[in-house]
Amino acid sequence: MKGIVTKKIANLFLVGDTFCSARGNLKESGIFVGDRVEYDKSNKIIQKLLPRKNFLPRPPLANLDKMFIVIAPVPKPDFLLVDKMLLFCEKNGIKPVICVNKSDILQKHLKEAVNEAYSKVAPIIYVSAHDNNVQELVKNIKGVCAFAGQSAVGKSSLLNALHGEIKEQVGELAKKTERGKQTTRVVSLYKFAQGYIADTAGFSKLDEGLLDIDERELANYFVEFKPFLKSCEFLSCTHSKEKNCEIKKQVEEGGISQSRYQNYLKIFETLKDRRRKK
Ligand SMILES: Nc1nc2c(ncn2[C@@H]2O[C@H](COP(=O)(O)OP(=O)(O)OP(=O)(O)O)[C@@H](O)[C@H]2O)c(=O)[nH]1
Ligand SMILES: [Mg+2]
Ligand SMILES: [Zn+2]
Repeated sequence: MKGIVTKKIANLFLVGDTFCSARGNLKESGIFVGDRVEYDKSNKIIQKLLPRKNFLPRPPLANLDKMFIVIAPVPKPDFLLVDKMLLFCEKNGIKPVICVNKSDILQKHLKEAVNEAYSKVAPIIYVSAHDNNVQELVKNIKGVCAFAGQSAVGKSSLLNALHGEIKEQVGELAKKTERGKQTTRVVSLYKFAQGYIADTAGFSKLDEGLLDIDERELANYFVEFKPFLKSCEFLSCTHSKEKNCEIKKQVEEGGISQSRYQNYLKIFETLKDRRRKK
C-alpha cells in the first residue's frame, strides 16, 4: 500500500492509522513527515521510500504542495522575509498563498501594502483565527500544506480554528515587545478537507542556505517580472544600473511593485556576496 507519513515519534511513523517501523535497509533518520511510502499494513512496516519532490529542513517536512505564508498586523510584517519565502516556493515547486491573519485588527494601510506588493504574485486571503473566520483557508487546503511565517502571527491559532481536535499549544504573544515566543517545536500532518496541513514552527528568518539561487537567475523567480525580462536591452541585464531596463520602467510606471523591486535588489546583493565568498 501507498501512504503518507503524518507523524514521526522516535523510530515510529504514522501512515494512515498504523504506526509502522522502517524496514532494515531504510534509514529511519532519512524518513520524514510528508514522505510518501509503500508500507505493509498488517506487518506495520515501511518497505520503500518514494521519490521526494522537495524538503523543508527546519522543521523537517517533505513533499510540500502549498505554503500559506502567514502575516498579521502584529508582529509587524517583514516583506523581505515574505519575498524570500516566495522565492523558496518558486524554486521548489510549492504553491504560495499570502494569508493575512488577525483581520479583526487589520488596518487599511496594511491591506493596501499587501495588495501593492502581492496582488500580481500570489493569491491573498484574509482570515481571523479569533473570529473563527477561516473559510478562505479551508477552500485553499489541497495536497500537503503548511503554514510559514514569523513567530506569533497566529499559525497555531489558525490550525486550532480549523480543527477543534488539534490541540496545539497557543502561546501568549509577548505583549510588551510584540515579539513572539517560539512555542511550536514538532511537526505533524493533519488530514483535512482535500489535503493535509502541518503546523511548522514559526521561523522569523529563512535560512539563507535554502535560497540556492544564482543572483543572475534571480529575476526568473520573481514571477511577475518574467513577462518583461525579454524586453530589457541587455540579455544579461541585472535590472539594477543598466540603461533601457524594462523592469525599472515597469517599477516607475506602477506595473511592478516598488516593495518587490527593492527586495529583489537586496536579495540580489546577498546572493552575489555569498557566491563571491564561496
Ligand atoms: N487579534 C487576533 N489575535 C490573534 C489571532 N490569531 C492569533 N492571535 C494571537 O496571536 C498570538 C500568537 O498566536 P500563535 O497561534 O501562538 O502564533 P504562532 O504563529 O503559532 O507562533 P509560534 O508557534 O511561536 O511560531 C496569540 O496571543 C494569539 O491569541 C487573530 O485572528 N486575531
Ligand atoms: Mg505556533
Ligand atoms: Zn533589466
